[in-house]
Amino acid sequence: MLHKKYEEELKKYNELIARKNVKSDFYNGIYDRYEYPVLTREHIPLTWRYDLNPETNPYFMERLGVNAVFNAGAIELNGKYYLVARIEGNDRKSFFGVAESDNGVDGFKFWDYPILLDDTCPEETNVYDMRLTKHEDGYIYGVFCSESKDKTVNDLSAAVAAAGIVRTKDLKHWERLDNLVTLNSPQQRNVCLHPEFVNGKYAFYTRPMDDFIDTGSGGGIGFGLCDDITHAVIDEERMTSLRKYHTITEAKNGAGATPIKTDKGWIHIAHGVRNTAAGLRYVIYAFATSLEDPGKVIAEPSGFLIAPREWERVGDVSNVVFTNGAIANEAGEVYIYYAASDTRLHVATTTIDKLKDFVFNTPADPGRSVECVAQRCDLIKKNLEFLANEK
Ligand code: M1P
Repeated sequence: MLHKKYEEELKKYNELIARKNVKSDFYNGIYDRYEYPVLTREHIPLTWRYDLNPETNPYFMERLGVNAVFNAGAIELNGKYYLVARIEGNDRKSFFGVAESDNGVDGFKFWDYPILLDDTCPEETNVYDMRLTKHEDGYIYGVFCSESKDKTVNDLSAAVAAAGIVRTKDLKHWERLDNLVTLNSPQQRNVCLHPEFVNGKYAFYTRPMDDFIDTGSGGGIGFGLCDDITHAVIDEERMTSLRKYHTITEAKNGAGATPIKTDKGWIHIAHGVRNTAAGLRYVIYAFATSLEDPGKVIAEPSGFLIAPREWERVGDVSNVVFTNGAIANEAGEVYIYYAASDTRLHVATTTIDKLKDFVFNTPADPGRSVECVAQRCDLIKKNLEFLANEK
């Protein structure tokens, strides 16, 4: 017999999945925000959390709770929208689950089981933040952070981050490949595979780091090529989008969604981090790289694209927005999946045309207050002249 509480909780779950999302009244002309997150811990099926048998669970207790659902890779297949979300159990271990929706803004429902990766790395403790790339070689690749304990130092919290790689054709059967090796960078996180071959090779956006938290000498988002994706080794990384003093990327940055191809260049939606008295603040920014050389930045608008607002600012790691997935569909609509404060996942919608306009026509950061004011005065002057002529 089913527990009465199960039926009550199932009703709540079904209502949550059926809830329609609506655009919020937020406006900046670049993208729309939505009232409700697309994934939260409440979206996790009851079968993943409870033992439904009243004989072994008479109080209908959560046995394997889920703490948060956030940073998701995203892909469109046959007209459906799929997210491979980071799911963090109450035990702090993250894992991946596929959630599916018909329209990309609501109705996301997890498949019956999370993804059980091949256990090929005995030292690996934690996995998270998968970027999905539909590669021209015919596979869908997932590149994620593979975290292990750093046994070389006498520090319980010390860890090492590397890039794990899996591939699939259907999001159901996943083949684990060797972790990425970068010969000149001791650690890697936020690695993303470019969708096309570059000079006949696989191309990765990397994020070299000296340490698990601090990027140290790592100057920003890197770019490197490798011959064999099944044993990926990058000999040399060069820099694309740089960390810069007194900007949104001063402390760190990292590749986000797989770049979107447009007629003017590859559009990247990444994250930037600055330090504050209240801790690190993560925002999302955009830049473009050249079609001929996807490692070369050709436009980088000033400031952020998305920053945490209102209740997005609060969560397990507050004042964070982070993205590792976006979908550009055939109609030119773009769905940017961004997590708020390492707790829940939201969507912002825009179009390729609007993103191109934002990236190529928003002025770059001139770097100093006096020059930023001059830039703003120039805009105001043009506007006042325009308004005067309109009268
Ligand atoms: O806690 C914020 C984010 O921190 C990390 O990003 P980065 O490597 O740039 O510091 C990631 O672990 C990410 O998962 C997390 O959202």
